[in-house]
Amino acid sequence: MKKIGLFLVILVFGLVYAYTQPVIKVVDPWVRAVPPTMKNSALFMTIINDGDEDDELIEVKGDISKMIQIHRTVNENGVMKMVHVEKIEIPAHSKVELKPGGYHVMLMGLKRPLKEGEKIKFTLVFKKSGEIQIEAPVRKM
Ligand SMILES: [Cu+2]
Repeated sequence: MKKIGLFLVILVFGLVYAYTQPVIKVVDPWVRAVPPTMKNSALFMTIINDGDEDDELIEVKGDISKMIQIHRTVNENGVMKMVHVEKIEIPAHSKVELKPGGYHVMLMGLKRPLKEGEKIKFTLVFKKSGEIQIEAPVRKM
């Protein structure tokens, strides 16, 4: 009888845990095509959280450039500026668009020219959901 009780406790905790997780989906990732002389580009996507818990994109990893940072384009007295942000919050039951003029993943110091149509691999790191692998095609806006 004790064993069944323990089993039920674990089951209930398991269900509560499962239902209070963020559920992250990445839709339509793409990398901006740039001329071979340009050493920087950017990665864009839509991040959907269908879960009941908030999550945060905290890091992006990849081999295509020397450095990868999460940026936000802001309008400061009419001047567009890019600022480095530590994370992007993805609230429960919402979606956040990374797009030109807003949040983006900055690819700094490209190691080689990008070819239109090729797919580039990245690993997105979320605070709660952990690592998610994506493949983003290179295309023009
Ligand atoms: Cu940037």
